[in-house]
Amino acid sequence: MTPRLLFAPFAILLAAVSLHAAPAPANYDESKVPPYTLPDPLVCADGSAVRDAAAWRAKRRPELLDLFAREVYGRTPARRPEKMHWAVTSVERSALAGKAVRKEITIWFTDKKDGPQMHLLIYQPAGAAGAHAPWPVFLGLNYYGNQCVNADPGITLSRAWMRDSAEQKVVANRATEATRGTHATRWNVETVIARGYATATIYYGDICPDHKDGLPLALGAVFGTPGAEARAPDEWGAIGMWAWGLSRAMDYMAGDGELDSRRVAVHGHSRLGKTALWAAAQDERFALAISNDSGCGGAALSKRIFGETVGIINRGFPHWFAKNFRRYDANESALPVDQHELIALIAPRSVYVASAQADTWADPRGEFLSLKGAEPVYRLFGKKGMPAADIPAVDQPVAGDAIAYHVRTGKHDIAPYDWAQYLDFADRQLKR
Ligand code: GTR
Repeated sequence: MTPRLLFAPFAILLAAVSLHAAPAPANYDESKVPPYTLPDPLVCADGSAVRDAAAWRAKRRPELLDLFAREVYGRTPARRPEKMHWAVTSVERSALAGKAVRKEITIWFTDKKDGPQMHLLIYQPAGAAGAHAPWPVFLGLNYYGNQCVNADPGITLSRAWMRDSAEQKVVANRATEATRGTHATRWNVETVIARGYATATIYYGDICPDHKDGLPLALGAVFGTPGAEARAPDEWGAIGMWAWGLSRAMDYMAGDGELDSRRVAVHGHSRLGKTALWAAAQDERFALAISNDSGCGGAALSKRIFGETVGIINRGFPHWFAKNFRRYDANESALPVDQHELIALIAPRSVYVASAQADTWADPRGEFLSLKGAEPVYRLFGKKGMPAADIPAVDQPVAGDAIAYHVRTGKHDIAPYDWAQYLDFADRQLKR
């Protein structure tokens, strides 16, 4: 046998291994998007058609929720930990130059005060003796600790682990004083308060540290979640845990007489936009969901091969989704659901999806098409959908009676332009 022949099988094996290891690079060419078929949200697994809102609620909605839990995000535990409890740890009635009330709440996941816990920061308008309370609320997770949302020196500095970032002044995986207000433009606290809303946030790492070994830590330690690889195929991942945290913040807010838990907009950017959608799909107490540049595994269709794909995201972030989701790496056509059905799970409640023109990785068109795909479900509830058949021009928001979309000029980020649209939409959807 010649050496060449001897090595041939190894070469094939190596090629196969590397094929498996490296997902195909992202496609950015519209003409190269392979044809795809979306599952019909109004056809049940047994082939029967959904003709009205009652059948949607009784049969198809639970079926889809179960599919997303099993195949995409992993299952959310049915019960919250028995010993979970909270306390208001600080209240400042004259924060932000007297314009706001600032509250901090610690939510402990167990009875151990030094055990897993998350910190909820709330600003609400100072208002004239609470004349307009209870306030509608914007609730979202933040990336670098509560102190990143505003330079207010009164915000308790996060002590949790966080991803290192020279730009964000995170040193040795910990927040420094210099992290105060680094994401202020992403939160626009003063503007949101001035418009008559409360704004509430939690550092997402309090719930699950965002790294591949983070799942058994923090909340995972309470539920006994194994590592990303050791999990059962349908066990939850980080996105499921972060969404769980949003629902627990809602639990607190429902008991705070100054906040109106029936008028809460849950919002998020990028991976936290994926999280906001999954939270709103599961928890019907959220009245409005806002997805800012959430992309793959968020608002963007998975079966439309453009930008980030299922294979790319599972490889980059093995802890975000259920292990089952990996079955669809380079195999999206086999997915029993697609993301338009995640949006549909929010119906008839309001949803706003926003993209950025330069953020092709998140596939703006795929995000728009996903909203369009949800419209038949909204129609069951008498909602009209969006007055646009195709993706609108940049900076031209389209808003229907429950669904809205825009693609903004610029990059992957949350810009004041995005907030201006969210506030206008919320004024129409949430204000009495
Ligand atoms: C990227 C990821 C996107 C998005 C983004 C983010 O690396 O591929 O899906 O989630 O991170 O969250 O900033």
